Amino acid sequence: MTTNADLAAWVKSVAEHTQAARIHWCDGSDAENETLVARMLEDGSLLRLNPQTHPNCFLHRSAPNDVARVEHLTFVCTAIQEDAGQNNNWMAPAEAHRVVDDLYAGCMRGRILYVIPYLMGPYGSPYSRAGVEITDSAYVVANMRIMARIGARALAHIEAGNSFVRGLHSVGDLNPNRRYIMHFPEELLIKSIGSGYGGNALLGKKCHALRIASWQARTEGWLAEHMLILGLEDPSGNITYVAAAFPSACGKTNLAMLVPPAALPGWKVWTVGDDIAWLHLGDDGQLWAINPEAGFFGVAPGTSSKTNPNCMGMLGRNAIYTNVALSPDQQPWWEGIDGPQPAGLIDWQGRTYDPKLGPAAHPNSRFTVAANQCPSYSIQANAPEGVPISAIIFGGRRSTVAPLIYQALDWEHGVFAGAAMASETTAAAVGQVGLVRRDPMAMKPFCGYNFADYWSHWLSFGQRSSRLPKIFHVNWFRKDHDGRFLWPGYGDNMRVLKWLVERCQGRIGAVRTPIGYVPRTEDLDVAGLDISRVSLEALLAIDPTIWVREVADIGAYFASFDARLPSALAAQVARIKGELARQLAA
Ligand code: SAT
Ligand code: MN
Repeated sequence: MTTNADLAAWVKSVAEHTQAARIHWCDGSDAENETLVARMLEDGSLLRLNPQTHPNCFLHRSAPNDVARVEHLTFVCTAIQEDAGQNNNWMAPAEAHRVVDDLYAGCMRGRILYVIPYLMGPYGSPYSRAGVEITDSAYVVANMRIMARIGARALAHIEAGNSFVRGLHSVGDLNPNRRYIMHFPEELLIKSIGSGYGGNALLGKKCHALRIASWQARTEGWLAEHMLILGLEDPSGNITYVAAAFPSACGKTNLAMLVPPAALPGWKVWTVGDDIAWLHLGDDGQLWAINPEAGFFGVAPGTSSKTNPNCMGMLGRNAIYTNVALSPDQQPWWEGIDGPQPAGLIDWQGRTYDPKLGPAAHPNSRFTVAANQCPSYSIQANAPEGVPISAIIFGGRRSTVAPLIYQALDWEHGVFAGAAMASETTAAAVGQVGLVRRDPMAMKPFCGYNFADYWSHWLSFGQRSSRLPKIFHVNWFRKDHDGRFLWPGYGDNMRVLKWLVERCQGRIGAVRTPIGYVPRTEDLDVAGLDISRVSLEALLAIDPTIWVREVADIGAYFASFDARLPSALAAQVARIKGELARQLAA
């Protein structure tokens, strides 16, 4: 129950409309969690994993048609369509309400309605924001309990008079034809129905902390971004904080928890967050970042002690696994995990594993685990003021075109580099995998308003401070002519980050090219790494002929935003075109 009359009235009206059997206000306690887990073990929505090897760990199998975010069913419902922009699906608010409210009618008959008050961001931070999710899924409650700060303190924050985002979720009948993820930024409201999976259902994450928050951030002068946050400690003990934007399933979690190679002694990575950053300009002119989340909802396949040892170190206890495979001795299993594939696997759909039926674990299978279990968790992760960001990294998955790393010439050019990002699609969203699409700032699925206005907002920071982070662009995924990755990635990405830190400190060289500052081969520390000079040169190469085409493509994409496109971005296109033309003519 609550003393907040608006909240009480909303819960009551939802309970009536959905005809929920009863209402449960979540306090986030261990006892409550145990009751929920017991209920889910009984109804089969959770399976207990091997308590010897994986104490307090559980497996959930979602409906096979409900395994990823559904971008084509995700809508931003603003009064004026242009405010949502061509980057979002749009529906008029009245119509959107009508469509989903019809589906909510009676949808919780015989079921429990859970009310989850939650806080995004550290307790006591002026930057933290509250929300309340109503859901009929105990699995959602158990995940939200790990991913956000739920319960009494969040409710107290709301009852103290702070605004909150309302999120209504029901699994409905899990029919994709009756599945919608609707956002009403002007009402600080989310309505989701028909999916129980990840970002479709854990409404604090993408729906609140990115789509609604990006809208609020624009009106209030801050940024809500799809970025990991990490601290890079150098051998002298200095920590440089970095925020990095990559599309879903492009290695944000691995980068956030990176273990540097032995050849770079004294370097250490501290994890603040792996998916979302809220960035505010401090009185000192620096950009300060908090991680609104309290846990990780990471992609399981490919995670191993080689690719992410810190992650493996936290997955053995108190974790919920979704759509991974199961070994005969009840341990979670996925493609790319350590060790040989055990015989007698059960696949993510509960069938005896048969390679003809596809992979054992779903490619978008996930683990949910509390951030404070991470061995590299930063002691600053809960600092109310956040951490000061010295560098922003944009990155995509590109087999060609983009070099391993470059540094933008200035803030304006950096915003261009982010806006021009492109990446090959992954299994994190429903649809074809491996297509190159423009994914500005890795926010294509998450920006809650018109991208042109979003870029203007980013550019406006250039007028507000002269102490903004330096901006970089990386690409770990470049391939040679035979389709092999040129760069080893994972821990060796520290070598690239070392160059970045030294650029921030003004201690290392680069060459200026039309697309930015690129390290010379001798600027990258490749000590102890088996890589040929030819590969290094290929990784750092900027082919002017290819870039002429790339910039033309970027220009055409920008042009589709018409008059709303900030002129500074068009000016960057023109500058780069001109410089490339002069280079080709020389
Ligand atoms: O399922 S989520 O949207 O939360 C994960 C992701 O796509 O990054
Ligand atoms: Mn993400």
